[in-house]
Amino acid sequence: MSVADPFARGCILLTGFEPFGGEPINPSWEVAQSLAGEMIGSVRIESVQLPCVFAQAPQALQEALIQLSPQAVLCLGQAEGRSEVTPERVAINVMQARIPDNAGAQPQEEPVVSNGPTAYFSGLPLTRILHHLREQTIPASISNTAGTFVCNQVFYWLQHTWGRADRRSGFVHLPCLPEQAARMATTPACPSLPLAVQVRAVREILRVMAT
Ligand code: PCA
Repeated sequence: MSVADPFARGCILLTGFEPFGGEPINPSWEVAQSLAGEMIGSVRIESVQLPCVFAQAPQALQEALIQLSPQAVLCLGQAEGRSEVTPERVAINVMQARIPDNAGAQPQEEPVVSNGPTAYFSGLPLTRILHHLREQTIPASISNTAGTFVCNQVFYWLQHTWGRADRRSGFVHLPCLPEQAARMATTPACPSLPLAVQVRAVREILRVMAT
């Protein structure tokens, strides 16, 4: 009798955010949607959209974790102004919003979790991911700040509630898409990466996470 594959019925949870800040699209959700249902080895990618709302995002993540019982979790977000795919190193216990979230909330110096630890490190093999992406000629670097907006909140919440030494979980910020940069029409232009490159980058990150 053959031994059952322990991951045969497992999944990887991949989250992206709804658009925010007046943008009609968010690369993180475009990428998550593009990869939905793909297999990484024998593990299926389950994509879930999170609201860009402080009062709702952690709960939406929590519901997905309970419903899907994933093997691993990767959360994605948009970081306008960045030119590379940036795995985040650390989530910090503060919410300080430069702009209102999609429900109009703009917390200032509030903790993500009252009395929680100051910070959590990523549960991803960051250096391995970085080298792998660069080998695939994908522009990438490790970021040492996920900001203090909803992305950092979700990343902190993920590590606080689900992160464990033997689990792979973390956050990756993505540049804008070329159509966003064109629409913004700033001088100099907002850096961007085509969707196909971003999708390839996240697929490769998930492959590294699965090994
Ligand atoms: N980026 C924002 C929140 C949602 C998103 O995609 C951030 O960096 O916090």
